[in-house]
Amino acid sequence: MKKKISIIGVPMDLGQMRRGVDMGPSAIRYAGVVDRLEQLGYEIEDLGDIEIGKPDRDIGETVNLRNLKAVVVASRKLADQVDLVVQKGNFPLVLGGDHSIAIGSLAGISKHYKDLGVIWYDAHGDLNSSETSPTGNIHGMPLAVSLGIGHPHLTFIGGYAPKIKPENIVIIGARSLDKGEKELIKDKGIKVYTMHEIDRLGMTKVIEETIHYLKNKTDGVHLSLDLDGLDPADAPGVGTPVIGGVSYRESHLAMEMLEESKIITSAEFVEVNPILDERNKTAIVAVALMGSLFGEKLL
Ligand code: EXY
Ligand code: MN
Ligand code: MN
Ligand code: MN
Repeated sequence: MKKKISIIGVPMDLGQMRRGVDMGPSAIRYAGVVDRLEQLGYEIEDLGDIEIGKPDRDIGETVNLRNLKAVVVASRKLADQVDLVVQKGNFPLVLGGDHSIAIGSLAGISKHYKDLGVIWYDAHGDLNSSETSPTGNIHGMPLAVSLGIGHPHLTFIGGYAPKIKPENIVIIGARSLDKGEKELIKDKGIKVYTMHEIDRLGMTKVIEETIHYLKNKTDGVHLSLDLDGLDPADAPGVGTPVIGGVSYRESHLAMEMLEESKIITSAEFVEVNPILDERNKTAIVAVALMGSLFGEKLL
């Protein structure tokens, strides 16, 4: 029997500065996510949206960590929800919202796995901390936070740190990495397929290698898919677009191969910003990729 899918919306826009990404979950629902997955034979429960507070009024001790308090509160709520979904035996499908929500997703999921793998599909590394971040935006930090690097209010959500191990991470699609992020990647030996490797090897080989790399050493794999991993031509509705990205077709193939491998145990689709989009294209692309990830076939 197919696992039941629990959808959680996270209308978070406090991890960065461009308004509109809080409407991402609505845009993805409007693009038909529930029908699309039901047609594949899944039972879906839509748990609605996590409540997001207001921007922090004082910065207090939180230098270079914009809206730390509000992000921490929302991340705790998301972690608790995701935790319950995994406890029930359902597949958590989280809809963003900016990428800071991965802090809560991973805090809720990773306590159920001894060796959680993470596929980070993104133009960025999201490996900054307040010391290295050029912006202070927490959406540029969630992968570092999950490795236990950063402010303890973030790294200890759920009461423990770290959530994941560097050798269980694969980043795919990177083409905009800050100096501190590059140093961290080298220092921790994190596996990264930048656009250079994707161009040279092709997506088929990249995903085959990713599956091979993660399959035997992990007991579950979380897919964190930032729509800005795709080229802005295919996914224009994102806050931090970077040219030269992965195409829709390559991404669709990646999702199909991950589905065939059966390694994915949870997923999130983030950074959909309908205000910056063209006729909801990015949300439609996100839903199409979810279709492929859950087994949609042409014939
Ligand atoms: N590296 C830049 C920063 O830390 O501000 C940009 C981060 C963008 C993060 C996006 C969501 O992936
Ligand atoms: Mn990201
Ligand atoms: Mn990104
Ligand atoms: Mn195909």
